[in-house]
Amino acid sequence: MQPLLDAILHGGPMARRRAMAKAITLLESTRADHRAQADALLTALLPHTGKAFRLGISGVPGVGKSTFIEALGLYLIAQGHRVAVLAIDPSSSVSGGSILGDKTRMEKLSVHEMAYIRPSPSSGTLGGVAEKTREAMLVCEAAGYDVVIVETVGVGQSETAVAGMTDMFVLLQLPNAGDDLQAIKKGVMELADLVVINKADLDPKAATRAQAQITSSLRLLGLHGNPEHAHHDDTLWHPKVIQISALRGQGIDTFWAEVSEFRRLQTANGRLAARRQQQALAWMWERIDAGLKQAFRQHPQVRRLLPAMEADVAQGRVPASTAARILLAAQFGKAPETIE
Ligand SMILES: Nc1nc2c(ncn2[C@@H]2O[C@H](COP(=O)(O)OP(=O)(O)OP(=O)(O)O)[C@@H](O)[C@H]2O)c(=O)[nH]1
Ligand SMILES: [Mg+2]
Repeated sequence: MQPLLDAILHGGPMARRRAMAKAITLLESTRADHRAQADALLTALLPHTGKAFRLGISGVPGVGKSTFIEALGLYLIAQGHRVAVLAIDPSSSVSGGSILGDKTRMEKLSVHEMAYIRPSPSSGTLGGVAEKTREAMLVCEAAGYDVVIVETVGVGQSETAVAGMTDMFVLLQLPNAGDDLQAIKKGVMELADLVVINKADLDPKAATRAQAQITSSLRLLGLHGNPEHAHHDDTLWHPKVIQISALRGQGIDTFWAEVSEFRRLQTANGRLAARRQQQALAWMWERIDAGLKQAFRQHPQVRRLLPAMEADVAQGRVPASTAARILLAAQFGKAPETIE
């Protein structure tokens, strides 16, 4: 374990990247002995994490995420940053993982020694995939990557998962997005700290229209959703909309200026730290919930009772709350009436 740790923390570019890949593979393993090693490794790495800026990026297939991340990554490397790119793609066990094919779209970034690109873990549930990605993020940070990008295509609840593990959540949109604001997935707009209209080169007029429309809908969301936004307050960040062309590399500097301003404000007003604390606690509870549920389903007594109980509840023979109490009591070996 020590050599792996040393290579991640102090290795040269090649050794470091190899050690990172090895560590992340260990984290993704489902073997119990691997999990014990992975937990020890993460705990040892933890003091070296937290210094990176964590950037979440989402947008529908084809909006230009890979093209954008390639342009942004190279721009940041030119400024002396080290860039890691991770992905959450809950469907990747089926599709084989789009970011792999993406390496061809991130042609220069993927081979750059100051970059590290890792496809989405391909295991089952979104919660499980998100957990692995959070842990991989810590490995990248300990290895000295100071910008960590987490991308998702936004299947199911994956935007929420990405927003829940990053400092800033960016939503990429097409120039025609403003024409049908209803089509933008409900709830996702609320998560966005910054909306980026890509492919502005294709239709500059539409992009400008979309920028105005989304700006006003964000303002409305702010007024209704967050009372603080009702008053203009210079110490708070107000979600913005910008236009870029990832393909032509236009607007990348503007984008990074907005990110830097966001980071400055959120650091000064304490929200960056507060967001991370909330995220860490929410992650712990999310994993406890998932772990308890799994243990519950595997309990022999529960397994014996469950099929009949489910049928009884579905058919209206037993109240759902009574069934839950009976099953919980079975797991804890108690009488049902002692369960709250
Ligand atoms: N004209 C124009 N085309 C772009 C721009 N950005 C990306 N594209 C093109 O749009 C297509 C899709 O881009 P990708 O970067 O692969 O999009 P993606 O969001 O990563 O797509 P998935 O990985 O499938 O989710 C490619 O053909 C790009 O060349 C842009 O700013 N302008
Ligand atoms: Mg892509």
